[in-house]
Amino acid sequence: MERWKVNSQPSIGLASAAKRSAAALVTALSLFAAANGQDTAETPNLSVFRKNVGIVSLAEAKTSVHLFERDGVEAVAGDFDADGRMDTGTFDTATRLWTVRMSSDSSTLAVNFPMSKGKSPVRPEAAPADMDGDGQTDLVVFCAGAWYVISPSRPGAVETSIFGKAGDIPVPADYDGDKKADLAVFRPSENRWYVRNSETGEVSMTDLTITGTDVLVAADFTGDGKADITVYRRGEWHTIDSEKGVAETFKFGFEDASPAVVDLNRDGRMDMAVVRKGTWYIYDGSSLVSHKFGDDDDIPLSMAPVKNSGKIN
Ligand SMILES: [Ca+2]
Ligand SMILES: [Ca+2]
Ligand SMILES: [Ca+2]
Ligand SMILES: [Ca+2]
Repeated sequence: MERWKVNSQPSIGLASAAKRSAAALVTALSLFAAANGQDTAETPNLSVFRKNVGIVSLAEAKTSVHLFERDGVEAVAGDFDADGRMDTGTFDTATRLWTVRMSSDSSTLAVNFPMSKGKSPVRPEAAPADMDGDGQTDLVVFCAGAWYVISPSRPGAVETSIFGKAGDIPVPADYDGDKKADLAVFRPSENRWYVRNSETGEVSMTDLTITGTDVLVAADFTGDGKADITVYRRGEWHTIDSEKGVAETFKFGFEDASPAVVDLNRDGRMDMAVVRKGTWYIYDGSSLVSHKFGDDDDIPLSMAPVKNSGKIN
């Protein structure tokens, strides 16, 4: 087993405004670790999507290839069985079939979405999130403003909502902190995020992003239970602090790295990661660790939305 090591690269720098929240993060994480006796150096749970191969995962210190690539298939990730570990799978955009391997017992969940096939000119997109707040990531499909949701515990029932429009990029996450993911989209034509608060139904708009340049990231990094609207821009994380509502900049990464969101110690709080040439650099709020996993061209899979901000349709 490869050992974790603290690596001096990439450098982490905080803008002055971000220092306070970073200090709060460190304190909170240290307290949590002390209370639970958790060691952040445990074997990570990482997965990548590899062209011409499929999903390659590292779990329990073992690497496995468990789903193979096919045409028109998207890789998906989340915690569909609510055991705190990432589950990976695929969404077939042609047949609307989800296939997810559960980390708890290695069983496979297969669910066919009752959507009309091949009639819409817009390609459906997988956008997994925990919409009902039961702890299990739900199977969610976004297609031209329509949202289709199936809970893994009730695979026969589909719920439909309308929010957004064709060309929008789905970024569902729990922005208001009621444990239920909120319907949310990024609209490339306006450089704008639209979030519908699941508690009140109010819609909020946020401008932070440069379409085509930034990578959209939606996850709770501060630990208040609310997802922070974030973009990754060439080695910098620009985030809207969910409590203060102000933009902060956090230098962590490289010009040519891909961002990812993982939960290193399975505490339910997401950790920032950047991946470059098969090396993962993960910042859990108190320390930076690096781990060698994957090849140069692999696409890292994330526990929360991480999306290209360019138009997909
Ligand atoms: Ca799981
Ligand atoms: Ca759920
Ligand atoms: Ca919510
Ligand atoms: Ca937050």
